[in-house]
Amino acid sequence: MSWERRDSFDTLGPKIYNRPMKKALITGITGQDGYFLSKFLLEKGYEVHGLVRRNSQMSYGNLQHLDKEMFNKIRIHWGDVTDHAIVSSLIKNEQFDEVYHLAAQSFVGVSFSNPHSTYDINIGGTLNLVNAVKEYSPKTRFYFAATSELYGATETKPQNETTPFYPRSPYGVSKLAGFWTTKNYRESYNLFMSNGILFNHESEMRGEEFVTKKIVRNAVKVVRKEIESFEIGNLDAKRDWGYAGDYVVGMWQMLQQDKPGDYVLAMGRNHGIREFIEAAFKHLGITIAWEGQGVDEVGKDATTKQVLVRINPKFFRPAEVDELIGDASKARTELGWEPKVDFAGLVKIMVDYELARN
Ligand code: NAP
Ligand code: G4F
Repeated sequence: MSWERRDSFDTLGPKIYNRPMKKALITGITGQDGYFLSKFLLEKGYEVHGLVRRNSQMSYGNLQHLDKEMFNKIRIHWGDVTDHAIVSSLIKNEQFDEVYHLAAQSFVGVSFSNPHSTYDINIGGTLNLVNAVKEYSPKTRFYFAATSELYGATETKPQNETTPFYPRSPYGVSKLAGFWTTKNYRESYNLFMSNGILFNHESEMRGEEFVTKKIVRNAVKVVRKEIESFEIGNLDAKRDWGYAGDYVVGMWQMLQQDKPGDYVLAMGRNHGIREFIEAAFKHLGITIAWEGQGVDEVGKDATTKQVLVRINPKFFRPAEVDELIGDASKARTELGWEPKVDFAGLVKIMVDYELARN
């Protein structure tokens, strides 16, 4: 192991002297958060390893957007989190300082149509990881990607670490099992295992089926006259949206504490789907006017009266999470977590990226 002096990591963490270069594993490294977390850890001088499941294209997902030098530093291990043998040998052989377990079937909508694979990956995969840490590398610090979907239909507002859970989808239920598995291993075996209860966080790297990316991509296509309009599901839902680049900092901070714990990361403000649509189009110079009721509601260009947004019930979910709004006071106080990008900033980043893309 190499020893190097690093006088100051950055302004977020404590100054660390004469510490060895840390070694971290990120599962789900090809996803949105994997992109930001690997960049963040590499910039801190970590040795970053990623577990990547094979696909027919041998594609590295969002990692392809890292600059080449960074990308080449990442040590890729091919494997699926549901493969107990792969996970165990990786954890045993590498003795990571930190494991960030981000891999998941993360799309709520798909969890209704594919509940089995959602459970296999999100519950079975998590059990493989925590059990391997317990058996083969108990000094490893472990982060589990829990979610505000745990709160689901709760009536408490805003939601914090003491709010009762009420998941509303197979995804939410699977993550609840992951949350409790992580907490139970922590308490039973005295392991450093923390849950990050993260509210929605988005970015230019967001998967295309999630509502923010879908809106931004289609709004840009409308402006470019590639399409006339696009379809959306439930307009009434509200989410507490932040920027993924800010949220991965909180994940890392959770693993730098003296003790493990569970932390909410959220902006503390929520916005409706209509508001996101309005904001995206506003950034493109179009004002949206809403007309009609229920499934007949449409979003029109207020100037030209052209219909730009329609509702298609095929995007409705069997059970919906109507409103989420988080209270991240604990993370702000104990971790010193301070997100920098607000709602307007997030929309701007996403729209500008899409405009520059094609
Ligand atoms: P994402 O973009 O959907 O990424 C999911 C990652 O998991 C991808 O790298 C995916 O690989 C990988 N994966 C899926 N199944 C796997 C398997 N069986 N074996 C190995 N890898 C597998 O999700 P994200 O937005 O970055 O979120 C990261 C984590 O945080 C997820 O656990 C998510 O549930 C949770 N979370 C997200 C949010 C949010 O708002 N973004 C909020 C709360 C919690 P492929 O590239 O091969 O598909
Ligand atoms: O963007 P979404 O698909 O995200 P959702 O369901 O909130 O889940 C995301 O955030 C969770 C944290 O709370 C994560 F744990 C999870 O992994 C994921 O990252 O949908 C947001 C809202 C929903 O209420 C949905 O019904 O937007 C509504 N919506 C309306 N029309 C739509 C659409 N969602 C999608 N994906 N597509 C639509 O056309």
